[in-house]
Formats: sequence, structure tokens, C-alpha cells
Amino acid sequence: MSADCLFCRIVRGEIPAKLVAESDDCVAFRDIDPKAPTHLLVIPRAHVASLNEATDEALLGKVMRFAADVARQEGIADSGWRTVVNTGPDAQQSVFHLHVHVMGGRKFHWPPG
Ligand code: D5M
Repeated sequence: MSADCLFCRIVRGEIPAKLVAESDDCVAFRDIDPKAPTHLLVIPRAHVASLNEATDEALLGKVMRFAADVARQEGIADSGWRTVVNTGPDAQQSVFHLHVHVMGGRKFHWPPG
């Protein structure tokens, strides 16, 4: 846990968020600035700044498995959904607690911008 990290504060319940699912290792909540009809963030409870710092392979697997479970729960799994993990400045990562964007409910373009 990191005292000042925004997403650690959401995990601790210090900042309100629209939680949609929780497990022992992960939390999913709605993105405050959605880019799709369904736009969730899936995060590990443990503080990991970004994919660059992520060393726990088992935890990474749990986060991705949880993202798929949440996509199914939200009803976007069958029509198609997108995961995005922005890492570092060029990717415009703005919150330095690892998070997987889970988006669905519309058709996406490729390549992304
Ligand atoms: O994405 C960081 C994402 O975090 C961005 O889409 C907005 C979202 N965000 C920021 N603050 C909040 C709160 N308080 N609740 C929910 N969502 C939030 P990045 O990949 O780092 O650019």
C-alpha cells in the first residue's frame, strides 16, 4: 500500500468509487472519465506502480483473469471488449498504480491512437 496513491486510497475506501467487483487480490470500479459505454478499471489491491515494476506473475494472471470475469459480469464478453494497460509517459499513464482498462459496449478501431 502507498499512502498517497489514489487507487490505494480507493482500495482502502478513503475515496468513493463505483465498485463493481472485488476479490482477495483485485478490485474493479468504473472509470471516472469513461471512453466507452462500459469502462472499468481492474487493479491489484497491492500497490504496483506500473507494468514496468510488476514482478509477481501470479498476481498479473489473477488481474487478467479477474478482468475477464468482470467483462462477463458486465455483459460485454460475447460482443467483444478491449483491455488497455498504459505504461509510462508516452502511453499517457496518469495514475501510477497498475490498472487494466476494461472497455466494451461499442466497436473499437485499430490501431488505437
Ligand atoms: O488511466 C487512469 C484512469 O483513471 C483514467 O481513465 C481516469 C481514471 N480515474 C482517475 N481518478 C479516478 C477516480 N477517482 N475514480 C475512477 N477513475 C479514476 P491512465 O491509464 O493512467 O491514463
